[in-house]
Amino acid sequence: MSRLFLGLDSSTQSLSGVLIDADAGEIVTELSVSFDQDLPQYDTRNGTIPGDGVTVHSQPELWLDALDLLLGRLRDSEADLSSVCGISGSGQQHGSVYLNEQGLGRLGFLDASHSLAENLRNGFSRATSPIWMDASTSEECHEITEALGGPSDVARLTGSTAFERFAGPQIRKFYKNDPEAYRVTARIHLVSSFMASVLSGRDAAVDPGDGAGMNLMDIREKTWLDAALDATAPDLSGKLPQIRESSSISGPISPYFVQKYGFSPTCRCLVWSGDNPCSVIGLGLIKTGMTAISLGTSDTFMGLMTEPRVSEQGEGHVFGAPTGDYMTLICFRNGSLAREHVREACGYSWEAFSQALEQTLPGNGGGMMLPWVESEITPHVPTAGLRRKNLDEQDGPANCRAVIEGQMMAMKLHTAWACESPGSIYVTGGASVNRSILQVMADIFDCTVYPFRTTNGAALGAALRAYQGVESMTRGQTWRDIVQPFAVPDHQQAVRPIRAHRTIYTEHLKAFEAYEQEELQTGDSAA
Ligand code: XUL
Repeated sequence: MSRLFLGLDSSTQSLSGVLIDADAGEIVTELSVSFDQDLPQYDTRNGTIPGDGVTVHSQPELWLDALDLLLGRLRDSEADLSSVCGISGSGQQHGSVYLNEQGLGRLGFLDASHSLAENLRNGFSRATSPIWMDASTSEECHEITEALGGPSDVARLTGSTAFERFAGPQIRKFYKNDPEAYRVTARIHLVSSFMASVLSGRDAAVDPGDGAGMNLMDIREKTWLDAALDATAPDLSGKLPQIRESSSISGPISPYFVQKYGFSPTCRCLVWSGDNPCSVIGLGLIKTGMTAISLGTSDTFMGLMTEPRVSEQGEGHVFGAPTGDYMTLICFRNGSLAREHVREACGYSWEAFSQALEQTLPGNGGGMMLPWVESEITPHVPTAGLRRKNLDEQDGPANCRAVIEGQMMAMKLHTAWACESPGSIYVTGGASVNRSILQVMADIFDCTVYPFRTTNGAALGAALRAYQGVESMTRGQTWRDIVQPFAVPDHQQAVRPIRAHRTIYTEHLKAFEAYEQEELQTGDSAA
């Protein structure tokens, strides 16, 4: 009988599942549920509650309904869920879920004759969950930073300076705005540990990968940092889950899923992690020095490292990696949403967008764009607004090139502290299927870019983590043995840098850096 492992990815806009066959070394099925399209009753826009773009929340019940829907679809497909030996998952990072006593208590008694959302009705002390796109906690970041001795201390202690989207500042804001609701909160989970708790029907732990995205964890010890907890909100330690290594087993699957979807009662649930730590595994980044870029809702740059090292400018983060090492993560919020914004403004299909990239020249005749359609995380830009220089708004093809060049040049500039010049880049995420975009990436980074066959790197990484967690107990396989058959870059689809473009981009990058600096200093000159 095949040994199957399931990886789930609860991301901003969708829930995806990747089912792998460990013995055959292949992906059996990949399925996805889109929040906006498949669950229209929640009326989300790109998976979030419509709002002012600064406070950005989503509903935990939406994630629960998506889980029921996805597992129902898997059960109705050819997939044999009774052969699944282990499940793990990946959650959009930083989002937090607030359970009251009732919600926490219900986890152990999920009733299969109702939906998950019905089971947990009235179980939340905060009706909605702030997610990683939220930028509303600058004041709280400042307060936490002051209490911990300044930005470099916060970074040294927790792996990152205080960031608006991190769970700690979000918890502080909740405590300040609604102290009574904070008081009755029994447990504050991350999206990852919340979903893991539901699957295992018990309070699951946070792993050091996702825990590092809270400004609450001691990055070296991988334990809660008392000083950070005190700086955030009173009595916080009793409200947080445990921190456990990401290979830990949280428990057998809850009977709810056995009865409803046909899982075996012996199926084990592992601790979940964040989407970026999971992508590291899904992309086979198991050796230090390897780098990858994920082109998703946000674009992220990732690399593995042995010791936590932070940037002097306070850019980027250090998280725990599922291998037990560390990883760097540098997040650019204006990823696919900015690409789509420009494409739609031009009235182009994706095909026309690619053609526009093909028919325009590298360096774009000096035309540049800072694609800050939303406030930006890297570099820190609180005031949203797309900026253009030497660029006619009406020139569709030049705008398409400008958005992609702007994204890639920003990535090159702001990741140099972590990796000056990568030898190669593994690339994943929705936009990684677009070779015209990858050519710009290869030219600007001046290295070969390897796309992956699956664009579900995070869900695959979660499935591989499940496999590793369950198998390492009995078989002593290394990470290399585990990732090798699955996490293979597509060498045939490799995109190599074009020599002749090197000098053009060396110059263009300097001009771009100066332009970015100018705009960062003048602040709100949004076009
Ligand atoms: C990482 C970050 C995003 C989310 C999106 O710090 O904020 O990549 O994890 O899923």
